[in-house]
Amino acid sequence: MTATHCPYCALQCAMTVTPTPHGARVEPRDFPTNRSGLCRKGWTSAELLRHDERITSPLRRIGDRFHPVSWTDALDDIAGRLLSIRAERGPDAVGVFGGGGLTNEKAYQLGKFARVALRTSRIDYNGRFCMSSAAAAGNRAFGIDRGLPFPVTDLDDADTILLLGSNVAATMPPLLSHLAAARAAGGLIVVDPRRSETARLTDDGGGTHVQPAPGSDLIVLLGLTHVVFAEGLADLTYLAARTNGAEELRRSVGAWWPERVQTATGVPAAQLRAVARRLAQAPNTFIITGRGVEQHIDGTDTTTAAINLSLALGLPGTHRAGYGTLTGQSNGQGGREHGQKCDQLPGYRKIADPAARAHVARVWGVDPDDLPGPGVPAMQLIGMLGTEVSALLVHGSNVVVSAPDATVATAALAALDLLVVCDFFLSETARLAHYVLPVTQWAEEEGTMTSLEGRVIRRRRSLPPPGETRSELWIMRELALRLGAAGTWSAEAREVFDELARASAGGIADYSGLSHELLDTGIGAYWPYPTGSAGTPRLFQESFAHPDGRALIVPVTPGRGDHDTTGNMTLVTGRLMEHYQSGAQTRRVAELMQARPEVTVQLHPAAAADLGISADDLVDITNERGTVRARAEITRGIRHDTVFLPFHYPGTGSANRLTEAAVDPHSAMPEFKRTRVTVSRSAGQG
Ligand SMILES: Nc1nc2c(c(=O)[nH]1)N[C@H]1C(S)=C(S)[C@@H](COP(=O)(O)OP(=O)(O)OC[C@H]3O[C@@H](n4cnc5c(=O)[nH]c(N)nc54)[C@H](O)[C@@H]3O)O[C@H]1N2
Ligand SMILES: Nc1nc2c(c(=O)[nH]1)N[C@H]1C(S)=C(S)[C@@H](COP(=O)(O)OP(=O)(O)OC[C@H]3O[C@@H](n4cnc5c(=O)[nH]c(N)nc54)[C@H](O)[C@@H]3O)O[C@H]1N2
Ligand code: SF4
Ligand SMILES: [Mo]
Repeated sequence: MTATHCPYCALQCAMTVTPTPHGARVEPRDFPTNRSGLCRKGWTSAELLRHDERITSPLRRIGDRFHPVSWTDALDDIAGRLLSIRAERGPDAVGVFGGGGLTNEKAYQLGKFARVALRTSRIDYNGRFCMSSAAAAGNRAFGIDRGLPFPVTDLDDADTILLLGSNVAATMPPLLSHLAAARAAGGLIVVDPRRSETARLTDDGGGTHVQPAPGSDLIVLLGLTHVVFAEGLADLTYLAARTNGAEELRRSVGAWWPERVQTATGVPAAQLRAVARRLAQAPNTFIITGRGVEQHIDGTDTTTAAINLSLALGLPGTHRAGYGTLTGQSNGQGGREHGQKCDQLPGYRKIADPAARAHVARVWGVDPDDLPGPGVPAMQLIGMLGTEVSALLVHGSNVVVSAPDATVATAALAALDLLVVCDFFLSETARLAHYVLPVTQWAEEEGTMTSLEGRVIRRRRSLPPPGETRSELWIMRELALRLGAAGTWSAEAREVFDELARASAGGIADYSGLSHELLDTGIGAYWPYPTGSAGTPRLFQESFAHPDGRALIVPVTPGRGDHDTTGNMTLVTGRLMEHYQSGAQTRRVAELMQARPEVTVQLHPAAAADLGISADDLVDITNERGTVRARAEITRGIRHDTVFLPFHYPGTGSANRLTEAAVDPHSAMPEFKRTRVTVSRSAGQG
């Protein structure tokens, strides 16, 4: 029996894994975050370890068919083709796409592999689709980006929690135990255009459901901040002592009186006033954002508006109060600290910073002048596939299903001279690859993850990998050697972690005092954890991370208010409890598939009646980018002008056939949440 953590989301629920004759069995383990809870995905996670669709040898595609090949042949051929592409077209003709599900060791090694072995600047990852707007806003305001700057258990004492665009009841069910006190105090305030599972927790005195038009949260937040200043509820002492920009903020919200906000968002003025008063008057208030407010073309500014409200109320860095964002992927936090981002080096350093380059180059044993400069963010990288970029290595993402405007992204992937995908299954993206390399799963590898609360924890190996499966650390080492890379390349997670710790020393995300040995002795440790420290469960207690120690308030204004008005409905996308992300994993778990076998579209009864749609009818959701066919689920839990699709399904069920590739100017986060569509009953059904 091995103590480890769930493979899926950033809550990183603790579990034990026990090998069985045909695989393994998991059991929940008591831990501060999950308190012995697991969601259905966690309970069934071991099913994929010995799944019969698992890839267990390297595969080479010829035409439509995959053929098993030896590791030596696969790696020799891949390295040879990478070298010839580099010789012909330069190092930037090779791209790398990483993932927030990789361990810290793999994410770190992938960034190093791109810069040192491939010598390309063109690396980015799926965290761009996930945490980039929250990261940009956090860096701008606080000078640091750690999703929750406090332990999850701090929420236990909260009497008021404003949860914006997050459906934790479906996306992190065990986290609900930390919302219980706020609910009991009638202070759970959920902002969501849908009556989501989480919004329903506000019923029966639990709190308030605020239901704005999709994409109008920035205005709601300006309205709340307006009330806070107008009614003398702002914490002026805190603002003066700990922030810059308070006066500009006060002026910038001056014109957003509640009645005007009501017209723009649909949120009643009286409700806005009541929410603002509650936030200001409760002793323990937290403001938390999720993807519903972040995954928009103005996601950075909307998140900034939430942070500004929290600063006006004097919450961040004070006892038992604060602002945070809920990181999504298993290692969504660590994955954004150690060099997978196009402008980053390990320790959350900037690749354009000469001192950062010198430090990391020394650890890597290379000349700083040989390191490439900043690359381009994910959507720009995808836009270059088949033209400026001829080869791509994918580690931990199923872009065909999860990227916006997926039809265009799929065509770009198909236009590559060389696509190499590391995965456990033939995901929709792997099916396009020239080579698919089988890699170890969570319970077969050692490493570390950094959870949503900034706690670095150990992932441990419980059973051997099947067949010819190899770890990505080994694959990177083998390729680096064949590419003639400088430096040393370990395939041992422990050694890679020690190198990561040295590379991160002195950086924002400093892991230098951590090691596998140290992490093995306790229940993890919060970064920053410089050598000789005891870690940092709570940030901002004395100061923020800007040089003057103050938080920076950047006033924001609504941008693209008059959005595209084509079509008859607004489409909102998101998640179901039973499936994870592109579904590459959970669509292979029988119990989860049985529960959610096919894509359904949520539609209000009034809209359904107008359109002549009945429950379980097939519905076409269309715009200029494509069409999705889904089964109608008629529910009062959604606005009459809005429909909801989960993005977990491929093919004609893929919501991302409809989303647009437009991105936020600060974070390069795509607009995933809001798209105009035309909804109609599919032709040809009985
Ligand atoms: N079951 C499950 N759990 C997961 C995942 C999964 O795929 N499945 N993925 C993990 C990952 S990577 C992530 S990032 C997290 C995401 O976790 P969440 O952020 O909770 O997930 P979403 O469903 O994407 O969005 C949350 C809510 O935002 C609402 N929303 C949409 N548009 C708007 C808007 O304009 N304004 C507001 N206020 N709300 C809006 C949606 O209706 C939805 O209920 O979940 C993690 N956990
Ligand atoms: N419309 C819409 N689209 C969205 C979103 C949305 O809300 N709406 N949310 C976005 C968000 S927040 C996210 S995080 C992305 C996620 O979307 P993806 O990046 O596609 O994430 P996954 O489906 O988790 O894909 C991970 C793939 O890597 C494999 N894998 C898992 N672990 C490892 C590993 O350690 N190594 C390797 N090599 N492979 C591994 C899995 O089998 C799977 O095929 O989707 C985004 N897309
Ligand atoms: S909430 Fe997240 S970490 Fe916990 S069991 Fe479910 S998927 Fe796993
Ligand atoms: Mo995510």
